[in-house]
Amino acid sequence: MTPRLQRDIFPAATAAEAIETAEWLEAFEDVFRTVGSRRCTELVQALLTRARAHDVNVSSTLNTPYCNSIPVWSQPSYPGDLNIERRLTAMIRWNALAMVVRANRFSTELGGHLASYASAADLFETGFHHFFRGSGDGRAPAGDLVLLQPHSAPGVYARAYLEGRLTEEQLSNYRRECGGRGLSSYPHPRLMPDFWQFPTGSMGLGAITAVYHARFMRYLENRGLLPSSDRKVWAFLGDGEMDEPESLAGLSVAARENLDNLIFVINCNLQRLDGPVRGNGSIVQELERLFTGAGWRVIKVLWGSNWDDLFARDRENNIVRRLSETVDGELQSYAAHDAGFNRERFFSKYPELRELVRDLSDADIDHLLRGGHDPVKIHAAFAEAVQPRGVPVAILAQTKKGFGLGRWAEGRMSAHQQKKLNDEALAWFRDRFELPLSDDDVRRAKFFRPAGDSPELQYLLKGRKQLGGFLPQRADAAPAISPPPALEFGHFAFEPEAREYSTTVAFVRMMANLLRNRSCGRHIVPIVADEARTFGMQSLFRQAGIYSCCGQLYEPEDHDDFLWYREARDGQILQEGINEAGALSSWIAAGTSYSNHGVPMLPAYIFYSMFGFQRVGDLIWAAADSRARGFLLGATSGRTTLSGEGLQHQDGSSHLVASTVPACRAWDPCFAYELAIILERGMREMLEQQNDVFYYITVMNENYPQPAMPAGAEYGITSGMYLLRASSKSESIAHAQLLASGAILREALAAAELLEEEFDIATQVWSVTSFTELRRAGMETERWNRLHPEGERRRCHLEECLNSTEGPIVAATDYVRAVPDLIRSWMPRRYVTLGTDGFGRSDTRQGLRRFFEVDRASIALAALSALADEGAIPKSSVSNFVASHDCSTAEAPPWENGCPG
Ligand SMILES: Cc1ncc(C[n+]2csc(CCOP(=O)(O)OP(=O)(O)O)c2C)c(N)n1
Repeated sequence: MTPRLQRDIFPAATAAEAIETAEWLEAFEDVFRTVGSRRCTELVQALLTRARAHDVNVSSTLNTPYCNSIPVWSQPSYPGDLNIERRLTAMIRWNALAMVVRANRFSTELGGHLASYASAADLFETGFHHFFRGSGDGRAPAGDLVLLQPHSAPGVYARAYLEGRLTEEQLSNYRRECGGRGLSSYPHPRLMPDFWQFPTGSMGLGAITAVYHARFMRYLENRGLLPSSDRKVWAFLGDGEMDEPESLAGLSVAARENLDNLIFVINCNLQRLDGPVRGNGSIVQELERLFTGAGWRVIKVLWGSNWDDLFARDRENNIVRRLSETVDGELQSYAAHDAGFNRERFFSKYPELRELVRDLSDADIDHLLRGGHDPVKIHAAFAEAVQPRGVPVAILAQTKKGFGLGRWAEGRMSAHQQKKLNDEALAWFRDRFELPLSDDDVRRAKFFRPAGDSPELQYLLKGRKQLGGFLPQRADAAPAISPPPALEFGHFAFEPEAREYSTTVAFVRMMANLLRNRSCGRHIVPIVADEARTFGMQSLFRQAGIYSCCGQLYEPEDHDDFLWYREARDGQILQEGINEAGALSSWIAAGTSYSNHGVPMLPAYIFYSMFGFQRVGDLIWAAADSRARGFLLGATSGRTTLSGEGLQHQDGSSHLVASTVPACRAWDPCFAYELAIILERGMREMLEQQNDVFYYITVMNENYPQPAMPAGAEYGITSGMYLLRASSKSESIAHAQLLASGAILREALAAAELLEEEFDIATQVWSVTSFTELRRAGMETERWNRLHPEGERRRCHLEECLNSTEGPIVAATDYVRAVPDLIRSWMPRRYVTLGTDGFGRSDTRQGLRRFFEVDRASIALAALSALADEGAIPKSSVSNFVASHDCSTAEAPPWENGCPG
């Protein structure tokens, strides 16, 4: 029998055209029967080529009709007990709903969502009963990675409650986490580290990170770090969510890398928060075109089993014809209204269609299911999707938003915001899903859990056991790795060389050494977004190889060179192209490998620092939520250090943003030895102690002499500051303390010389490796002192360093003033900060440092001015300095808004 979907789908305008279409199709059928599909492909290709030559619009070839992709005749039989599963889903639906309703009875501040899970329940449950594989007996995680739609979290909690993994108390504390026994609003591994694996609450990030998790799984396999397997990455996404750029950003990567371990399930309830996703169009058809065009296999699950008979009887394809002219705004209304409305508005458009449903009662029409609510159809799609066919799969499942919530939310425009239901609505829901609840239970929104030995719970638990255990469940049992000491991988940084070099070069040399290290080398994942040559990393191409799922199919142009461009299946470097979001997603996949795969990996992603926190800040936040570990290297950093590149390239704020991410340890070293010590500490913290933190380190492209480390500086380097230059003066007219980090530290050293030589001011210079670490320690100490008023007063590291010094304190960095201002609270005396506020611009380093007033003269001037205010030096000395050093006296600061005057 000819599958329905391959028959004519475009209704002919005239009888003659209908005959013509029939003849063409008949001829095609004939070829198919006698010669086979190969010849059919050739013919269709030839037709397409000819059509394009004549500029005939053939774009619709990326679309199939608005029907299920899997014909009835090829559906597998359902492996489960549909009745028990229906009852279980009803209980889970109820508990999810009760959780939100109760939270909002407690306080309307708590919020929550009913309609999203109501639409997703059958999709999730079919997966939990039959597909999602757990990690087995707790050995290395070996299950599927399942990313779940965030606003459906109550349903996931409700299932875990039936499984006995969450208590009634926890459900009662949904969205009340401060007491310690609550449940987080959305999936947050940071807040529920034993439960959630993947943060998906920021729409779009689930999609892109899922792609790179699937890709990283292949990377680990190809590098021999993980056995080959058929594990899958499932990402459940909203159709509204697909409008996020990040949702679509990974599609071509997934197809290019043949990720047939990746399945997107898109819950097409046709609505988002405010209204329909594509009221005037069709989101399903649009997504089908997008995914098909990107090289994915698309499986549409649009109609439930009780439509099968209608489609089978509809020999003239009137349903398809009617659907092809129906926009989503109308489909939403059909979801929200009863059979009478549907009969009149949808089925009565054509007499043939009206005839088709003549024998259906109103109840029959009311019960016509959308595909995403029919476990049989969902199962068929999932079963097809898990077959490895060399390409990723997108399942477009049509559902109703607020399914089962009746006139209170089903298909209603305001469904997303519905959080409260009155007693009548709750009772209606109870009856709709035939729940064994008394009126009193309903009024109290009582959670329901059947007896432990009930067939339902037995079935549920047995199902999960067979599939390898519960999900979601986050593991944290990877082996620890001891990193080498800084003196080993960064030995050169401690032995001053004659030549000048930058901290970026230092990093690359250390990375090359680390990659060779026997204990941790294999676990390092260098990541670049098409800037390796910018950072002088091309030497690593040959040494470590660039990962490519298909090896290297060409002889590289530079194959004769010593450092040729080497791609390999077991390559170690992830070269992401100009794709910071992709690179960060890879970094997350690698940085959470310890948890997702039991294989600790240490990603080091190096990028233009301006294109990090600023460009992909939300992914960095998600990484922190994910408990990712690794290094982020903000290279060519600083507003005056990158010099020529200008406004969109020069970063003056990444350290400020970094200070707002609790799991981020941010560092701005100036010298190679500082970098080595920080890298060692980072590796120790992340690989050996296995703390869920990550390090952000800025490195510069400015070459300068790299001195030897002052004795005993390690502690200060890792605590945030240390004394770099003590004054040689035994007698002086005054004292000053200069604090600086990164590129500006050398300006502070020069300023100290100037102050001592020209003004006889004893000046000490402190290298601040991390303003944020100093602030963190300051805040902790301050809190402790507040809570222990009678105990011995503690001092933070900053106070330890500065309290016994003399003179005003001046701090300067290559970042906005707010960065050194982070530590103002703990300053013992007058504190003056300098920074690079304003827009970047192109010039020489010297020109820029003068312009932003962070050069040696500006730092010295700040110290002199503070000393004059204190009466330590005459004010005329300051005036003379301004004149003799040609300092700007413009009315408005030159960096404000526009151009210098
Ligand atoms: C980046 C981001 N923007 C906005 C939101 C707020 N938000 C949460 S859910 C939602 C609508 C989701 O619609 P859809 O993806 O279609 O999922 P549905 O709930 O309809 O299944 C919005 C706008 C968010 N969580 N993340």
